[in-house]
Amino acid sequence: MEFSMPFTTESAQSIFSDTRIATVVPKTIAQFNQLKAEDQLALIWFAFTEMGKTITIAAPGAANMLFAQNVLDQIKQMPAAEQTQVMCDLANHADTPICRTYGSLTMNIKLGFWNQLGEWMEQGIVAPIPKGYQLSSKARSVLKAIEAADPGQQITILRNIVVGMGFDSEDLDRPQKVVDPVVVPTELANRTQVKIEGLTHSTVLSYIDNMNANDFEAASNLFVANGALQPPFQKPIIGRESILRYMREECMGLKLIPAQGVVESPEEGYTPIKVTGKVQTPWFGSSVGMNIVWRFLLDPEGKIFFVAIDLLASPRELLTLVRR
Ligand code: ECH
Repeated sequence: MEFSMPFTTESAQSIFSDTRIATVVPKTIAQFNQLKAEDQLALIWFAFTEMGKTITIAAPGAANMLFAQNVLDQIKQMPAAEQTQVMCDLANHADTPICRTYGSLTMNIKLGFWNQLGEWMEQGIVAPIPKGYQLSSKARSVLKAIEAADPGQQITILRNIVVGMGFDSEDLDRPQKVVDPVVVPTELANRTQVKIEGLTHSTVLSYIDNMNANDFEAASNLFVANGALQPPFQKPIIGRESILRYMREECMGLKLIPAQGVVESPEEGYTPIKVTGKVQTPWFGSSVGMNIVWRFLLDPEGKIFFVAIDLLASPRELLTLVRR
């Protein structure tokens, strides 16, 4: 008999393809990207201060911010007009030394960088958005779209905008991405064991428990060597090594709260499993629960061949587990 793989990473992406995801996120970001830099910065400022009323943001530890400290100090010393120029450059993806450094930072440090600038803008240390700044009508409609989205979608839009800023050089000699320090996983004795309604599959349960314990070695070892993890609105990350690197960089302190699951009958030994629930980011803690779905495809040995994480269009989608 000839050996054949029933699935590729690409074909695995379409399991449970009737799941409705939050298309408001890429749509709003595409509209945002059409705006001029001044409008972009003012819009985020308005959106952020608006959200600030209901959300308490926890900045990452000072140690992690060291990578951005030089640039932050540099900006602090500049005259106001230059500060504004730097912020516009970042929004415009200009090719400047500061935009290149910013481009090399990890997601959480980019967020911490802007969080710091935001505080300094409030304190008058960094040039604020001019008093009475009038958004263009296009910018006003983007702001309305953000305000209409649910909190999990709002913070996803803001994060993805921040992550996309700066200049990501494609040079071969570009400095390696700065890596966050490796975190110590939660001690075994202090770990929790998740329960998911309708699901007893040990791989999925271990995945959740290891992620919640920041045990990324163990979590990534649940994947087959060429397995893939696809974060919301991104291409799949392929290979156990790359998945481990990604987890160390982006998954520290996440709280995964799955609620319900469904297992479909295997296709040539490959089992599709859909789990819905919530995830919390350390940035906002329990004040923002993002409604998400995990679409797993396990191989015949029960290893993870593929998992996609998607942001759901609405809380209603949490309940639509079976194929329609
Ligand atoms: C100011 C004005 C000038 C311009 C700018 C400003 C500052 C903006 C700031 C924004 C800060 C935004 C933040 C957003 C944080 C968002 C976090 C999110 C996290 C989502 C995580 C998920 C995880 C899912 C996963 C699961 C897995 O099983 C596998 C891994 C993974 C105002 C100065 C710019 C400061 C802090 C959206 C969904 C469950 C895929 C990771």
